[in-house]
Amino acid sequence: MACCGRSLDSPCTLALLVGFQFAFVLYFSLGEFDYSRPHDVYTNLSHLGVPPPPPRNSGTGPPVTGPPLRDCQIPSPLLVGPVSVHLSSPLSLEEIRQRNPLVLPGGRYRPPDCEPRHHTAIVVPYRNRQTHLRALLYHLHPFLQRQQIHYSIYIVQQWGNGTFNRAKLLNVGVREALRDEDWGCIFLHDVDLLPENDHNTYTCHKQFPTHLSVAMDKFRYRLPYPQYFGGVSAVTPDQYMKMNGFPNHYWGWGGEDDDIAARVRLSGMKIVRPPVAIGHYKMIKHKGDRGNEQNPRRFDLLKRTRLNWRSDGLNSLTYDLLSKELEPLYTNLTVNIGEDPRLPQRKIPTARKPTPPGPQHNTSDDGNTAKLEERQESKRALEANVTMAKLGREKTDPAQPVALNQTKQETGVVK
Ligand code: BGN
Repeated sequence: MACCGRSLDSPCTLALLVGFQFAFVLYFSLGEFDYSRPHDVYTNLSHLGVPPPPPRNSGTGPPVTGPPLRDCQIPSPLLVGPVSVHLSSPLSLEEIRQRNPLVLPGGRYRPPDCEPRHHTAIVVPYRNRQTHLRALLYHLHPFLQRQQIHYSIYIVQQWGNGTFNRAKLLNVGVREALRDEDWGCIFLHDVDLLPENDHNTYTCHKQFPTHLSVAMDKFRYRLPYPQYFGGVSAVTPDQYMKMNGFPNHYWGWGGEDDDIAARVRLSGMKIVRPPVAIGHYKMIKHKGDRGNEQNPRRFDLLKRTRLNWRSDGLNSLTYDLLSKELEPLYTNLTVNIGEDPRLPQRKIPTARKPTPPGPQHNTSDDGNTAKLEERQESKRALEANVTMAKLGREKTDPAQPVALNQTKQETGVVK
């Protein structure tokens, strides 16, 4: 830099400026995003198309249908990239509804002015997380509408106070969603994860299951371990069937997502992922849930996935759907999935009484507890990394000696 004088218009300074500009353009053309200047998540929502006017009808004869809509553009011209995420004090459900006037009962949306190329059901396992639910709905509705896809949000609420079972709730959600519509893609979505970049499209890869939440803030924006499949992932109905759905026997926290990842591999598929620069998510911090304590059996269960996956899953799923309600922003499924058979049995509901996602049960943020939880979470992920490596080695067949690295290489596969 010795050649550069202090004057702004010296040739050397100009050369430097041009150089910086070039580096900047290169940086963005390589698919990087500036997360330090996110857009409001409601940006461009007023640009959502209005449907073409209905054709005139003479009054006699059958009703006239208008010309077919043009296909929606890919990528959607409404995308903005990084969006800001509001983690605390979300609006009320009514306020969120008002901000999303095109969303129909059941949390359904279809672009009014073009034919969507993707049809996605978003399934969210749920219990007692009202604040998280509102944050998710506030964020996800405008995010998805900008992607110009046809979608619906299903909240699958576990009835009662028994131990939580995320994977079984996901099985129920997939089955119930497919009863409604021929969805081409099903998202398995944690209630406390908010996507930060709308280029992370909520669509499926044709051949392989997708893991979307590859860069979560709580894992410092990288995968906690190569086979991680938790948080947000997606399957087509065919892929789901091929892997016999998800396990039904994981009661409590942990391991079910690793089991699902193992099923993907055991059924001859692999996991694909968006680039890390796109798959950014923020997690809403919270205390541990009562009824979702760590599952001490998860290590043993995981050792048996290879033996059990064909008999435990979609083909052995039993549950009782207590209610299905089309709320303004989501479809609310309340379901009795039974109880962990190792626990003493409780009274099972007889009347089909709907329980709306009720008031939050003391899940308000408490800074210290949240920090402690976060530390424990990182510790668990570290342990899982080691355990998964061991299990991976046990399960790996000689033809595929590097199952762990395999997933790593797949990171960055764009759909
Ligand atoms: C791992 C859990 C996952 C969880 C991630 C991230 C297990 C099984 C151990 C072999 N896996 O520790 O379920 O999603 O952490 O929190 O506990």
